[in-house]
Amino acid sequence: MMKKYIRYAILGMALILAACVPTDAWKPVAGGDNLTADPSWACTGWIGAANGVLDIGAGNEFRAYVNTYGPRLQAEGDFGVRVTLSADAANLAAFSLIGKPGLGNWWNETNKLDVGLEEGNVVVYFYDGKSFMPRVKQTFPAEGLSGQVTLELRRVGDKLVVRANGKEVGQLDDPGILPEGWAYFGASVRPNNTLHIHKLSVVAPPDNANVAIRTGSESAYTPTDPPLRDLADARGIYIGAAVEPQHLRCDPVYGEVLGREFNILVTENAFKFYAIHPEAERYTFEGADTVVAFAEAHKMKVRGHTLLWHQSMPAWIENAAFTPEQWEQAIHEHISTVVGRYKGRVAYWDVLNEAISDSAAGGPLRQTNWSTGLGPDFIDKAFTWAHEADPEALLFYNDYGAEGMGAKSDQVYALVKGLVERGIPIHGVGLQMHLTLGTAPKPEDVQRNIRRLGELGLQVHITEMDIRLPANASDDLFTAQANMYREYLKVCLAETNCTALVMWGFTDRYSWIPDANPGFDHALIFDKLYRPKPAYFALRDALTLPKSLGPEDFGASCNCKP
Ligand code: 9MR
Repeated sequence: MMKKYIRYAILGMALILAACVPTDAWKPVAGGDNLTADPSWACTGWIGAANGVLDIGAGNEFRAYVNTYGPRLQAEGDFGVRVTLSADAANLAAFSLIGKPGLGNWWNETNKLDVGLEEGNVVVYFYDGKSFMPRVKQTFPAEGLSGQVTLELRRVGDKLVVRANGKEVGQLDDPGILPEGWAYFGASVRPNNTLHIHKLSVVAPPDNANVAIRTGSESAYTPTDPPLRDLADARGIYIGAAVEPQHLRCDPVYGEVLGREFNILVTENAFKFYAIHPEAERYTFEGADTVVAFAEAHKMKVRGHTLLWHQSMPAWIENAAFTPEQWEQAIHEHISTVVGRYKGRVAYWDVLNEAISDSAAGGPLRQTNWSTGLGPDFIDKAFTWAHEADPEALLFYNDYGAEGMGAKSDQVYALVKGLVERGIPIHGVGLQMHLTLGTAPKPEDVQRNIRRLGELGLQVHITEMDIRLPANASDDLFTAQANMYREYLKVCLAETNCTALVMWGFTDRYSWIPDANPGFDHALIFDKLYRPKPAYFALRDALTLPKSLGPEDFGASCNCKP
């Protein structure tokens, strides 16, 4: 009898214990329980976010989305990502962890893990950045999964454990999914499918405190006083940066630094033909409107870049087989519509970008179907149409590799001199200044070039300045870069017709350089966390130094040397 009571008592205690010990002790980490609620998912406009559910549609192309503005996973040791998802179709719909964002083509240098549903299975793909083919592909049959499924990826030691609706479905070796200890979240969705993410959490076992959420717009920005724009105002010069509307919408620190530091901005891409006029009958002004409204709210001037360029054209222009009359009609309408819409709001236009050919054999001007279509006087026409649409706007010709003295800058000089002599409304020349430390023009040559353009009655803007460094640059290269920024600004300050220095961005976080020039980086004056670099302080120096005086300031009789 007694034995029986003891047995019941033991059984009872065991049941009580079982009820108290959690079946799954992995819990969401601080701030990691509901990551779908982060506003970054919706801010680019590509992802629907209603009632806490993210809708990531692929349209008719494979979509590999990386939320670079959003929260990031940071982890040492064991961690898990728990995602409740559903999909509209049976082809791949996966959440992604991107341990290293890609450059150029989506797979280049991308370290990406996809975990999702495909044809009734749970699938895992791992890409290592060397090929568009996955390095690892695992398929785990998962019977009876339908509707909303909670998939969980756990890293346990050197294994990845995949669970579906709370049950393990398989394991694989960790191929190195967090090469730098952190990852962005994203999604991979095959064409004509939509992935719905109902919940996204980061979890950790109770004994691992090294799992955390880092915020997307992470920054180490602390304002410096006075900002560059105040110093520039005092010197009567504009200092500015190229801007992307999407960063304005998605990264609050970006707008804060931009508005505080600069008194002019240029649109990096939003005014380009493909961006603003993608189809013959359709204009898309949203991006340009965002940038112009930002400038107005912050009392900044705007450079509109660019009305005509042989790159970044929409297919309907690139492939058009128009008669000369149709070309004239199309280009005239484009220029009138774009300049007219921003009349009085865009102070400066790059009417024509990079029209001088780099090939000696090709003659001084590039041949494009639209330059041929419009005829030899297409440049005169473009400037005249822009002037008609906004007679107050100042109109520029903009080019690269023509900053100092040399064959190309002679060609630019000849081109704009011709325009001036024919009475075509041109007011300035843009010197782009995409430089490397080794191939920069001599500051005194840039000064001579600016001066000769001034003698034609033209303003000069430095329009796209950046000085790229090797990605692994040492401190001395940052100093050399700073010295170059200082010298060119001094040159611009020394010539009265040089009225603006504009950089191609301001933070290395979003520069075009690493994408287009693999192995290079660090080209701008703020680093990726918005910390001012030596180049920033060099610009301050140039703006605060007294104007440097040359012999011509003292007349021939001056014996200036001590
Ligand atoms: O920085 C721009 C990059 O984001 C675009 O993909 C590219 C093509 O439109 O253009 C880049 O900007 C160029 C500018 O418009 C003209 N001068 C050279 C710039 C760098 O390529």
